[in-house]
Amino acid sequence: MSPRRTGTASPSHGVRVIDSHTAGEPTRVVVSGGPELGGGSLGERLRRLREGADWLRTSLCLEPRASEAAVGALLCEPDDAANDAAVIFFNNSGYLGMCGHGLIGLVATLEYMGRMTPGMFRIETPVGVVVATLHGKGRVTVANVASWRFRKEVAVEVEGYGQVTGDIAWGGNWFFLLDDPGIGLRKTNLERLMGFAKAVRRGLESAGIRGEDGSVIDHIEVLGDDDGGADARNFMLCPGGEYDRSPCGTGLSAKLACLYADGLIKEGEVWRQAGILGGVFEGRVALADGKIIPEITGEAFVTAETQLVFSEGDPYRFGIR
Ligand code: PYC
Repeated sequence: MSPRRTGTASPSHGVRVIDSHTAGEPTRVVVSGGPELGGGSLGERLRRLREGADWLRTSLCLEPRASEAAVGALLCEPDDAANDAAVIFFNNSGYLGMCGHGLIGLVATLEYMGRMTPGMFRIETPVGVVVATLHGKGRVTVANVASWRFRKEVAVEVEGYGQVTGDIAWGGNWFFLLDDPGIGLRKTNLERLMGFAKAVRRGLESAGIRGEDGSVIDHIEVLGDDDGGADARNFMLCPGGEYDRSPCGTGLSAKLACLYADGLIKEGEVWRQAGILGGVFEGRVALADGKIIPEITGEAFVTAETQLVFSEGDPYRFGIR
């Protein structure tokens, strides 16, 4: 598989994207016409994208072209020739370190385009290299970046709920994982779940509780039992204030790191976690040099091929910002 270079195009040249969803959560992969970011580390190219071509993110992820759930993926050349591709993920509020559902969507998209056949692929992300195994028909396993629990049972004051406790873990993004306070992890309770998770995030922010590297904990994972037979179900609040329709691959990675730290799962054992819509990802822990490498399996379906048009005079051609 060889990633095609993104173009030198300015927005007026248009951009081609392929849309997919992974357990209901959308991914839009830029397949041509994206900005030329030059060479260098993916971190450096991410900086150039953020500072010089943020129009791509806003055009792809904001209304009127997108829903708040859309995650964009810019496929790039790898920095290291030992890798097959590189990708930068973004959403309605900014840029993501890694994105599990997005990686599955990216690989399913490349399969749809005939640019990947079943096999293993090393893909650079801004937070490290992940290994994707394409099984075929959009089914993909992602061996994620090393994940770990940073702090256990952290108490936080949550407006309307009092003190709650949860764990802080890294799964390619920072997560605060806590139990459902009794709301019920059902789609019909989305508004209350959203209100609770947002209050948790405000509580973390006002108490100055952050990830190990000082980053904001921008994903809140509320966990409970699944009535569909999975080992757990989650509601996930994402950074831009939307909820993840899928079980969230990086969130499942953070959960696996906590389970392993508590001795509740062994290397190779399967943990099935459902998202709020009921879609399930399968997770396993593998160990490499003593580090936890979560393996997440799910499937994605391609839904559209689109040519973006940036009409002269359209005040919202780069999204409603
Ligand atoms: O699947 O890792 C994920 C993810 C992060 C944000 C939305 N989905």
